[in-house]
Amino acid sequence: MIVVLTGAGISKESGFATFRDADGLWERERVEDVATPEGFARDPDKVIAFYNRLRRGLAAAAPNAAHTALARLETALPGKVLVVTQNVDDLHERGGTKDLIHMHGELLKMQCRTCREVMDIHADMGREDVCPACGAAGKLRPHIVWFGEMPLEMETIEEALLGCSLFVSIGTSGTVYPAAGFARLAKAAKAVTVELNLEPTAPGVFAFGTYGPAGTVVPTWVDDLLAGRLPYRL
Ligand code: BV8
Repeated sequence: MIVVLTGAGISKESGFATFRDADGLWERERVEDVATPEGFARDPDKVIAFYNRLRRGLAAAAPNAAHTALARLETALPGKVLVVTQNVDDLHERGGTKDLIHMHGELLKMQCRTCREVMDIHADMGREDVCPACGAAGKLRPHIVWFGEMPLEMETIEEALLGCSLFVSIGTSGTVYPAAGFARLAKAAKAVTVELNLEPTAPGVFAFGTYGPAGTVVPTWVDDLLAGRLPYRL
């Protein structure tokens, strides 16, 4: 089993800003204001507008060669590849990945705080919108895991990490927990750990690393892995 963890860096070449790079999202908005339940309670219109803007940006973005390379890996190894993404964009899906977990939620989904239903959303959300499932008004929120909230499908993820033979971290700064702890969990479970990123983030944690833009590094890595040209086997 191969577990692939991805972060904002894999979507950078698709035109999606990362969070902590110099031109990142957190340079423009305070995390406390737009990515916490407290921020949403304080100013729901500001948070809804932030995610409406990100969601609108999705249409202009396209999956890049890193997304499509991961889909090629999954096609070549049916049932053996799980992608766990911290990203809330839909570029992995549009790139062809099927076995995918969005641990921090999804821009194209919303949830109702009354009935807890999670529903698709493709247009802007409005503060007073009515829940299509239960009819409650003004109770919808983005289906995004904010700081202080529990990431999604953690049991499935942890089970996959404990049972994987290869763990690959792509385009993430390893800043946000619990995702930032996955490499250590996989390493403790005797998996080979690989980092494919712009720059090293956790010296001593990853057994192997290749550094450069994901759109170049990931397709080459997938080709090398499938051709048996890497110093580790599946
Ligand atoms: C929780 C949604 C507990 C918003 C996000 C210790 C243990 C556990 C928790 C904590 C802990 N210490 C602190 C915490 C709390 C907190 C945390 O980790 N804080 C950090 C800042 C210290 N964690 C939480 O709150 C999490 N919840 O722990 O709940 C709990 C327990 C019980 C019951 C209830 C609760 C929730 C975290 C989720 C927060 N939500 N996103 C949104 O997306 O709008 S996090 C946000 O950061 C995004 O999801 C993003 O994906 C994620 C990580 O960022 P990256 O993806 O890594 O992006 P970044 O910009 O940082 O880095 C980009 C990388 O790409 C860089 O390395 C760069 O070099 C590289 N790159 C750039 N260009 C390219 C490239 N690589 C390749 N190619 C390129 N072209």
